[in-house]
Amino acid sequence: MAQKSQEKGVTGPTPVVDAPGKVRNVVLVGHSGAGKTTLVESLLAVTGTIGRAGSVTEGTTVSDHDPAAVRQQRSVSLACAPVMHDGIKVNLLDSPGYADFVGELRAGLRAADAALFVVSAVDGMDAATAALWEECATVGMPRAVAIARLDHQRADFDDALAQCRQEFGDGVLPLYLPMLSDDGERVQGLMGLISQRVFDYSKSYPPAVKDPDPEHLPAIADARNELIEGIIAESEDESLMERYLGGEEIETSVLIEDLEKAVARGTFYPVVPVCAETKVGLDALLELLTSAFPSPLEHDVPAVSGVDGSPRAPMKCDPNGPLVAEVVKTTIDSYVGRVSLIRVFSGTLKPESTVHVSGHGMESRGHPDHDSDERVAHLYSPLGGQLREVPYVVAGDICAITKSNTAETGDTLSTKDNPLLMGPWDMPEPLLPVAIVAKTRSDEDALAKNLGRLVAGDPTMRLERNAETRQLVLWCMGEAHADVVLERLRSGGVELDTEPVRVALRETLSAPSKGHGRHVKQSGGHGQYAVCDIEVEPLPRGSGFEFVDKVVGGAVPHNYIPSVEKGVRSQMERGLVAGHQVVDLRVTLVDGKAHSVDSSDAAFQTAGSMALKEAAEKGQVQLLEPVDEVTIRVPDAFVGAVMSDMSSRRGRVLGTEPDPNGHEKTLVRAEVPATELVRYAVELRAMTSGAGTFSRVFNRYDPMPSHLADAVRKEHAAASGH
Ligand SMILES: Nc1nc2c(ncn2[C@@H]2O[C@H](COP(=O)(O)OP(=O)(O)OP(=O)(O)O)[C@@H](O)[C@H]2O)c(=O)[nH]1
Ligand SMILES: [Mg+2]
Repeated sequence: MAQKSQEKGVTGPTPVVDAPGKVRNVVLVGHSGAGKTTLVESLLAVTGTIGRAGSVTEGTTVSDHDPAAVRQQRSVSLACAPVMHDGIKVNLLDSPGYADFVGELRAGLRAADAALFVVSAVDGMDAATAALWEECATVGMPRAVAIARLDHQRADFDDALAQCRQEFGDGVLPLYLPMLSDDGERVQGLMGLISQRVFDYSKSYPPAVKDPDPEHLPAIADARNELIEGIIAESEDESLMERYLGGEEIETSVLIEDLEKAVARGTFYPVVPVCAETKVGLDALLELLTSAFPSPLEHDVPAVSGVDGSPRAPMKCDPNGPLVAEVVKTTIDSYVGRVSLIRVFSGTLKPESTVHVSGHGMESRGHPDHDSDERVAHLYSPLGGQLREVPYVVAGDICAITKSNTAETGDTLSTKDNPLLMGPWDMPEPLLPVAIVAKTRSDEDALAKNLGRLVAGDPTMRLERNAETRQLVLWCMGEAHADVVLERLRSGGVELDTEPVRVALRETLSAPSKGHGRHVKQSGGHGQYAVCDIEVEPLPRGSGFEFVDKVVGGAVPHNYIPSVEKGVRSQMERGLVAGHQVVDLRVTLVDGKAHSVDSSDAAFQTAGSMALKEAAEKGQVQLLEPVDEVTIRVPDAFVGAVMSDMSSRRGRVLGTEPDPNGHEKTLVRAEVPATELVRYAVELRAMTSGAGTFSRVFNRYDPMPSHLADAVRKEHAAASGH
């Protein structure tokens, strides 16, 4: 819950910096449970930002302040937690590791200039983390690795390091090695490979610095040589390698300088062993983040254009340049209202100023294009859910604003006189549908309001009001995301249920048929009279509906022919056997009868609809189901499992090919009935340990197998009381 005051527990002053060079934006990534949030908490505590570290299990951390995060015992959204170290403000962006919240991770990557991969020394890493490394490599994002949770009894640093080197490559090398306590039971310090000193955290933080014991020397020497070779190989000074190979000792200051440059360039990836619980390595990590990770000055500003799409010259991270900032995240707080997390790329954001807010290109997600000028009253530095007021925010820094009327995630902020637009970043497509119903009429009204807020805040959720199935469907990233979404909708006391997701089927006739419609009521008063005869033929898939008039001699008066068509069409909308829309028919009106007084438009509509129903009863109604074309992307090892699962879903594999964008990945293309895909987002993930992704597009309607069609008909009959 956002609070504008300094909360209990916050001890440090609110960090404010006046130059981009004093900022580091670091996103912490890695699989769920790796220890990111706990690490951030400890970094906040050791830098004096908070009084004492909270805990994930007690729900008292800065990052996991959302009630859903507390309940799920993991991060569900991106949290920003700045710390000061050596006059540098490090904006730690704690991302959720769980796959459902990949949208939050994407936002974190957009806001950051470098990524810290947190890998658990207990569990190692997962395929998604390895894939993320690849992705960072493609865009040249500087990276480092923290091997965490060293105090766990099953922690194995060497194993975790070996796995990192296998997945991330040989450029991953440790700067420190863990040092065990005398009894060999736990990690109590680090051995510095460059400094050749040991750091003992067992009694103090910062650690006591000592010379290594003789027994540590061989381990240090081996790892040190490898590290130095790694650094020198990446050095821009080519004479260094010659000097090194010639047996010369390279000065520590040169090594450190080259190391820092290579890290900032994204060509060398140092590893630091850390433990949030015992504080081992936290100072070393802060040192790395502030001195080796690049400042925003070294990161290209994403391309901008005018709001009309007109090209603009590339921008620089200059506090005196034109304002360009981006909304990376939107939270709807029940007290404060809309809270927008902003990364400033150029210029300086000031309070009490007017900014231009523009958002384009997200229409398909339910975010129409918008442009408006808005007043920014106050600027805040966020610390998890707390907001601390700041006097200005320079290019490169991250801040929050509140109560914007229009700003949504992905929107660009610029000045009123020079409105600009940044291209949207890659948002994942939500593929798990969840159908919801409000319990009562008053819940419905409150739900409508909450839905608007939810859509504004979460671009990875898509809202669908399906007129055909009459369902309100929330498309989510997975079950944990659905849980968060439902929790947010229920907040404020809205009661709602979920129900099985219905897939819109179609009905058609599989053979020609005939129908007679007779709507005659002439007992007293104004009567009703309409009779019509129709012939019905199936048309090829996708043809829709044709109506042909072959009435001769005015058997149905000219002005009532459209009435018959209208009646037929409305019956087609209502369905014939299972309540689904009827398609691909030609209906020919061949004959009929009218009465000079009692015939009417309404009567002929009724007769038309009755005629179609009779034709359906006499003929064979067939149910059609949507078939989607699906592209599944999986590591090669899962191709067999995915293909055999396809046959159990009545899917047809069209082909496989190596994924041009990922090593050892395969694309499987298949056609699958949509009814078999409702929970595929969850099931594919389970089948592939989280490494599989897919996309789907509607392809066509195909006849549903008769045993399934019969079940649908029976269900419809039972539901409509026949
Ligand atoms: N003893 C000990 N436990 C830790 C340490 N780091 C994390 N844990 C525990 O490990 C669990 C997962 O840690 P988190 O910090 O929530 O992991 P995370 O990487 O933020 O996970 P997600 O938010 O799901 O991505 C929690 O129960 C932590 O208390 C550590 O250094 N020592
Ligand atoms: Mg976390």
